Amino acid sequence: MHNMIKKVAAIHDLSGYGRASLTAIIPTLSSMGIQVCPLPTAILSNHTGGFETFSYLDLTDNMEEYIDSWKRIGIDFDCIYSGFLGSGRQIDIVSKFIDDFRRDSTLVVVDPVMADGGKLYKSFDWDFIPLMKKLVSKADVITPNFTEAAFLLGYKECPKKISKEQLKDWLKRLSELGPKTVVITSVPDEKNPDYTNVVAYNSKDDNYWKLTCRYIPTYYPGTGDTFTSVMIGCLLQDECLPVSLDKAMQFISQCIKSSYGFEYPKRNGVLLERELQFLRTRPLISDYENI
Ligand code: PXL
Repeated sequence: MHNMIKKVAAIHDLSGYGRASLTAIIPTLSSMGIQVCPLPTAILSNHTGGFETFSYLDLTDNMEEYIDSWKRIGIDFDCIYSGFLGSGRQIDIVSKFIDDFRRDSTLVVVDPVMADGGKLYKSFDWDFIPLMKKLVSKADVITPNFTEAAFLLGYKECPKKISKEQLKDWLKRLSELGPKTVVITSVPDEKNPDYTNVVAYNSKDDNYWKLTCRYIPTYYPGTGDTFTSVMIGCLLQDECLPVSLDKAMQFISQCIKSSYGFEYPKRNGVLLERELQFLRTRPLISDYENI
């Protein structure tokens, strides 16, 4: 009975405004019928992507006591999902959390949030990358964007273009860091700049996947969090990897298309609340290919 609803331990910050991190993850996974148990790393008044000011309460000192209470209660998680982490100490705490709470069937997903558009985010420096690599080595699935994938592989710059062969090599090398499944988002299309790709590799069956959609030249913070949440929701409902990625990609495209026509600051995020209803259904599968 207690297993009827799957549970995700979501290790992210809580940003009170702007639909990123927990305020995107909780509604997304809840709409898919999954219980989110947040382990907040920090509380911000709003996310940092495009607002001039924000308040920041670091919760690192509180996390161990919080986790100890969860241990005493004896909570069993179906998935552990970490994202934006602020320090090496938080990486160590999350790493220990994975060791303590992982069971054979637990899905461990690490989204190595650090960079985008060829650049590290403001609050990160290069010393953070080896620390994130250590956490990545514990994951079953990682979901870097194209820039994060390049930085995890040791490149200091992110190429503008990449061939299919190079991309397959990147996926394989990232999986050799530890995760069985590697998903890279926002990959520029080799042939057509009007398209963007999500690519993935599953080392268990040695399959490479590619999904393509139209590139919309805009940026809304938080869409990576929503993408990974939809993927997790699908995997926990026993969808296969490419169909999970297809649903996540379709959902994000839908959110961007329904927001893009309105004139409002992009920093407020996509109009998620209008679209959550579509997560309750299984959409027609659009397309994916084995590469
Ligand atoms: O969604 C990524 C994210 C998470 N947390 C904070 C952020 C951002 C992106 O801007 O600022 C605090």
